Amino acid sequence: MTERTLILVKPDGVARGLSGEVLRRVEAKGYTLVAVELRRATPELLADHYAEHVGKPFYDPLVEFMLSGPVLAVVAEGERVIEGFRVMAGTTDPTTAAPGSIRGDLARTWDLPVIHNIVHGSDSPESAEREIGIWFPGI
Ligand code: IDP
Ligand code: MG
Repeated sequence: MTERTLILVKPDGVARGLSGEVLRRVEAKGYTLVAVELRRATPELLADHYAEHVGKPFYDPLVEFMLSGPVLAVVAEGERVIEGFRVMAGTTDPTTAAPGSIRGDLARTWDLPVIHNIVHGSDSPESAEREIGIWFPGI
């Protein structure tokens, strides 16, 4: 089934010049780019986006990290793209993310208060719809 997902290149990825690398992988896989925009998050937007994590010990450092620079917000479309991009991203912790995945190939975690893992990807159809509505309300 064709579906859409929300991808973010987080501030670490943008700062390291990896926005193009993430888009390259998404396009090379065969997904279609529907929207791509360099944005600054706000605390309010992040409280919506990360609603499930509000109150967790890493929430405040996560928000601080996500506000530390621009993010590239992307909507991508394709067959099972939600699941497909999660696999391309790799598991949350880059140390154990599979080689070949974005996080496994490009991210690292040591000495950081929150996991700097380059990308976000929606984890379910419900999350994708909610997150696309937050970042691209017009779409
Ligand atoms: P996901 O991005 O792989 O879906 P989530 O559990 O939704 O992972 O967590 C959101 C983000 O919060 C992660 O991508 C990572 O940046 C950060 N994070 C998650 N768990 C931890 C933790 O235990 N310590 C520090 N940062 C974390
Ligand atoms: Mg998540």
